[in-house]
This record gives sequence, C-alpha cells and structure tokens, in this order.
Amino acid sequence: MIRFDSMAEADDGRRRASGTRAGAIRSGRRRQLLPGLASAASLLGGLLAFALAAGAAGTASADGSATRAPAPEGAELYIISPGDGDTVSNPVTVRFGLRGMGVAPAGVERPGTGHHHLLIDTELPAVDEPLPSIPGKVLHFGGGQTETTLELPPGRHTLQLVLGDHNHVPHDPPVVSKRITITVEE
Ligand SMILES: [Cu+2]
Repeated sequence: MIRFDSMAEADDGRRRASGTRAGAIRSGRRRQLLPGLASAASLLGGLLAFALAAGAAGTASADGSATRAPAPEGAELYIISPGDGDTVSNPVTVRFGLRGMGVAPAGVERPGTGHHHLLIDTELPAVDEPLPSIPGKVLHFGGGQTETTLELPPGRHTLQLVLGDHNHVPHDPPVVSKRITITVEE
C-alpha cells in the first residue's frame, strides 16, 4: 500500500506539473507496463486530486457553495451498458456515455468538459459542492476514464452517472444520467 500511495502522489504531482496531455500519455504508457499498479495508482491519484480540490478554499464562493461550471445546453450523460433491468454477472463492466460535452481529467479547467462519477446504490449528492468520494458508493474517474469494472454483491443494485467539473463539482445545470437498476446473479 505504501508503494501505491507514493506512486499516486508522484502521478498526481506530475500531472499537475506537466499538464494533462503529457500526463495522460505517460499514464497510458505506464498502464501498459503495469496494468494493475497503474490503474490503482490512477484511482488513488484521482482521490488525491479530489482531496486537494476539496481542501482548496479558493473554489468556494462567498456564500460557501462552490462555483459551478456551466453545462452546454443539450448535454447528455448515459450508461451505455449494462442496460436498465439487465441481469449480469461479475465482473460488471460499466460503460459511460456522454453527448454534447467532452471528458477531461480532474484538475483540468476547460469549458464544456468534466469527468465521470459513478453512484452505486446511492442518491444523487448535493450538486453545489464537490462530490464526495465514498469507496463502493461514489467513485471518481479523475483520470478521464470512460468505463470501469466492478465486483458487486449478488442482488439488485442501482447505477447512476454524474459529471463533475475540474473541482469535482457538478455542472450548472447538473449533467446526470438516468439511474438504472441491474441484478447481479450469484
Ligand atoms: Cu471527481
């Protein structure tokens, strides 16, 4: 775990220092070399970026709520697969769909972009502050990922996507997918 932590910090530092494009390329290359470690480090990097963003006082406006990035009209977020009502088995691959906006890693401020958050068996959190990070419940994809693979307990589960801006704050208006229900079989 210590090794993961130090890799994540290094990854986060590089990403902030060198800009996203170079960071993304480097991160892509490392992913090929060390698939398991790289994805864990990338996830932790996203969580660290979230912690940094949540701790940055500069992101809050005078009334205490975070500044929200505008969402382009007609932006649409949806779960490509699985489908609503599907019965699936583990591992469950969830593919994220986005129309009318682009995906950018956390920390990158670019109009009309954001990164994905997956809500598992969870109501939509407050949309005027950074989305929380709750293992197994509220997942951040701060590396700009557009799919993930989950291991879920057997039974019914809900999945919903919400886009967050560079500070993990939902856009205005919030870009949220339909909440789907799936059944995971034993
Ligand atoms: Cu986030």
